[in-house]
Order: sequence, then C-alpha cells, then structure tokens
Amino acid sequence: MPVHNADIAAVFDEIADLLEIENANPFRVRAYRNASRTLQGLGRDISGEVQDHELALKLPGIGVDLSGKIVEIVTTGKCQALEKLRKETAPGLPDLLKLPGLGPKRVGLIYHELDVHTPEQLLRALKDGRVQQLPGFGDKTADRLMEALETHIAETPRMKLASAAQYAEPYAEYLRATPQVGEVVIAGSYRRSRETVGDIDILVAAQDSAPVMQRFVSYDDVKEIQAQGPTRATVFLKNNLQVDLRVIAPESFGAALHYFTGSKAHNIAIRRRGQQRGLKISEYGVFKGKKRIAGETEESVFAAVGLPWIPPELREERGEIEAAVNGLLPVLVELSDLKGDLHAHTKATDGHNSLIEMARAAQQRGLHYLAITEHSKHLTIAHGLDQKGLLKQVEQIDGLNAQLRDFTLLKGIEVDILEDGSLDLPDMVLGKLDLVIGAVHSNFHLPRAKQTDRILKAMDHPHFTILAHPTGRLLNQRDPYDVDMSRIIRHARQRGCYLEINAHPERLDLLDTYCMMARDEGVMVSINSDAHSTTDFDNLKYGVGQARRGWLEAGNVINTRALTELRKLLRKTM
Ligand code: DGT
Ligand code: CA
Ligand code: CA
Repeated sequence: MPVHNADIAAVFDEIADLLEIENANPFRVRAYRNASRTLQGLGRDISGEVQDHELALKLPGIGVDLSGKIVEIVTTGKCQALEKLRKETAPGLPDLLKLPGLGPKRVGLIYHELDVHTPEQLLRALKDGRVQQLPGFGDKTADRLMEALETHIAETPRMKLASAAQYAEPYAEYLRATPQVGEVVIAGSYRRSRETVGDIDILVAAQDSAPVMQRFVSYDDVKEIQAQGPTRATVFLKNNLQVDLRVIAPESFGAALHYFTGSKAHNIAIRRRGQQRGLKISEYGVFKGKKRIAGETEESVFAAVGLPWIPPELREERGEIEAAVNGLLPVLVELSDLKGDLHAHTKATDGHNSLIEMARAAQQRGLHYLAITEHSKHLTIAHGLDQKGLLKQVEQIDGLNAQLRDFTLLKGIEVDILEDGSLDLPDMVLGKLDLVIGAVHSNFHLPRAKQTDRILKAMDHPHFTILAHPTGRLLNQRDPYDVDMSRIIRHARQRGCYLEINAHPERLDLLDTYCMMARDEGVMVSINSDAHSTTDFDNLKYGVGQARRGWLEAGNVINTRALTELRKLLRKTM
C-alpha cells in the first residue's frame, strides 16, 4: 500500500489532537499541525523520496524529529509515537472530537474536569448541566452539542441479524449446558427477526439463578461485565455486542418471554388491554389483585387478555392485536414451505461453485428447483455474461437437467436495468429463459420520478418476471434509492411481475413494510437466497423472517409452489 501525504498528515493531526487533549506544550502541538498542513499542500507524494532525509528537512517546518517520523510511517506503515499516545488516552475521546464545536481543548477540559470520555457520558453531563458550568461552554454550544449527540447515538450502527446470530446462538447453547436449567430463549428484536439488533436479550428459566449467573459472566467471549445482580446481568462481548441476561422462575417464564420479546409498543398495547379487564401485566405474570392468574407460558398471557398467541415477528403494534381479536392473524410462511430458490450465481460469474454443486446443495436442503441467474454484461466487476456466455450456460443447464433426478435447474438471468429502463440483454435472448430477474446496480442517485419510471419501464419488457432487491439498500452501508414503491407494486400487479425478498443478510430487501403493501395489493414475492456459494442457502431463513415480519403467508410467495404451478406463474399475463 503506497503511503500518501494525506495518510502522514492524518497521523500528525491525530498526534496533535491527542497532545492537545493532554495539555501538552503548545509549540509541540503546533509543530505537528504545521507539518500536516505542509504535507497536504505539497504537489507530489513525499513517500518516493524518503531516503532523502535532507529533502524532508528542506520542507518548511519539518525538522529532524518529524522527518524521522515521516520515514517511519512510509517504511513501516505505523507510528510508534501515535500508538503510545493512543494507549495513554481514554478510548472514547477521539469520537468526541468529531462532534461540532468540540476541539481538543474542550475535549481535554470535559475529560479532566468531569471525567467524561464517551458520547453517552457527555450527553448525561449536558443534561445534568455540568458541562455548562465549565469555562467557555455557553447554553448555545450546549444545545448544539446535545442535538448532535442525540443523532450520533441514534446512528451507532446496529448489528445485522445474521452477524448477531453468530454470537448469540453459541452463547445460548453454552447456557443450556448449565445444570438444572430450564428453557433458554433469545428474546428481544432478535426473536422478532428484526433485520438488525441493538443488543441481545437472553432469558433463562431456573429456580436457582446463581449458577446461571456465574456461568453467564464467565463466558470466554465476555470483555466487560457492565452490571451484575442476583437475577440480571449485562455484559459486552469482545466485538462490543451487548448481551442482557434475565433468569426467571419457571412460573413466570411466559410473562417474561412476552415482555422481553417486545416490541415495547406491542407490550404497551397488551398491557392496556389487560387494564381494561382489571388485570395487571408485568414481566412476572398477569395479576388480578395480588393473585397471579397467568404467566407460565406466553399462550397463557395472551389468553388472559382474550387473544390467541401472536407470532413474535408480528409484534410491532401494526394491527396484530386487531387481527388477533378478529381471528384474522395470517398463517405465516415458514422455511419448510419453500420448494425452490429463484436467484443464484455460479463460477460462470462471481459465484464460487459450479452448476452441479449448487444444484446438489439446494437439493440437499429439500428444495426441488433452483434458478441460475448470473449477472449480465453491464456489471463488469461481477464478470457479467453477454449473450454468448448466457446461451452457453443455457445449453449446460439443459444437459444437466437431463441427468438430475427430482430436481430442476431453471434458466434465468439477473439482468441489469440500465439508466433508461432498458435491459442489458436483447428480448430475443431473454425469451429463451424460464425467468428474468431485473436489478438496479448503477445510477443509484437518480431523482425519485426518474428512478421509479426506470423500473416501471423495465417491468414492461415482455420477459421481465422478478424485481431483484427492490430498494437497493445495504444495511449500515447504503441507503435505499429513492423510488415510489407503491407505484412499483401496483405496476407489478398490472404487468404480472413479482418482487424479490433478497435473503442476503446485508440486504433483506424487500423491507417488511413493503411486504405488507405488496400483500395488500395482491402482488406475490419470491424469497431468494442470491447464493454465491453452496453455504449461502443458509440465508433463506432470514428472508423468511423478513416475509413473516411483512405478514406474508405461503400463498403470497411464488417459490412455495410446486414447479408446474410456478411455471404457470412465471408466464407473463400482459
Ligand atoms: P433492540 O435491542 O434495540 O434491537 O430492540 P429490543 O426490542 O430488543 O429492545 P430492548 O433490548 O431494549 O428490550 C427488549 C424488550 O424489552 C423490548 O422489546 C420490550 C421490553 N422493554 C424494554 N423496555 C421496556 C419498557 O420500558 N416498557 C415495556 N413495556 N417494555 C419494555
Ligand atoms: Ca434487544
Ligand atoms: Ca436489551
């Protein structure tokens, strides 16, 4: 990796910041800042000339010490002095520097005077009025800071569901090995299959909480025990994931499970329903006066307020209670309902496995069909197929299908929707396929009307069948592009197209609320893995979770159909 002037300047700036926080000699601080400015203003990269110490020395403001550091950074990629300073500084302080109006001087002041070194602590100190008493902090500055902190804290990225699973599941499994332990359930947003989670909430049923508690805090991956009481604890894992534990007596387990599954809005609505019936509902049970009338199971809690059990994915206070009252709860789609997968890649483009390997892996998971949908040529980074490459694959698939038993590979393509709404391959070629998935992979920033029209126009193609990852968002990385999804959904119905729920943990796109919209408009979806390797079929369960959050039943999902039925659905009715 070549080292650019900007990299060296960034090191010097950070050193200057940290020194200033620590009230170092102002001349030293200024030397680093000046050197940083000089480097950034230099018309050429200095890294090619580091052998020439003299040269660095000739630059204004760079002496022997700093020129030595430049050589060190260029040759080793590191700077010992910075590493040492970082170790000596409280870890949250650099984050505070990014807030508006907080330079190193002020950060140093709040750190030394108030022992504040994280955004959370700073917000608390501002709310208590402690910061406002420091010299140089007016009410205006304080207000601006509070506002910035509130957004900053709200924007701390939440962990993707599939990543959280890698930590939460083994932890729960480890707790299950505690002697005398009853049920162990991961509750909270995780149980509701939210696409990201803020923290993990584990519930354990046990008469005696001490052994569970002991085991919980001694887990290998625990970095810090934040709080520990007789029946509850909070820890941080090495990756900073927060895990809350509650140990509950078996007779209260259902009430606690309901409470800690949430969502909060759903809980409040259920509690209100209880109040209307003269009942008090808490995490310990359902009470009439002092008498516990329910709480051992979740079913008993719902029954106490006259409701059937409601699946966790629906508990978002989006009409689930009304639906339950009226006997209109959906029978949600399950992973075992899926008969096939309609979006997968192979080695022919950016996948890792061959056609036959993908087919066998899908069949092993109980699927009966798999559509191969490579990228098209416009997506050069993925080695997208041109017409010739695609036709070659079509022949290979025909050959394989003649050999496969009880399994069918479908011929498809994930064709780029170009900026003007045309497709990246001619209709004549697309007509030879079983299905055509259209995808937006470029021009993400078109204005809303243009972006929407582009997609509507693509759907008008005679062979277009499924709109891939309809909003284009990548969790914690890329916002959805700006489109009018209700127009797209209505157009899909008119054109006989379907929308994909892309099950890749970074996408989970279609979003749950749009699944509800599609269902209301009578537009079916396809839950697809977008597999690039044989293990990616594991992700289908997250797509199913998203569909369930969107109230979808098996009947709303085209790939729950047997192949003959599916083929009828794929024939476009225009
Ligand atoms: P997260 O962690 O941000 O992804 O979302 P949750 O839903 O897991 O929230 P969390 O971990 O703060 O709390 C777990 C559940 O506990 C939450 O879904 C509902 C319940 N809960 C927490 N605080 C309250 C509260 O103040 N009132 C009520 N009724 N329930 C609460
Ligand atoms: Ca949680
Ligand atoms: Ca929690």
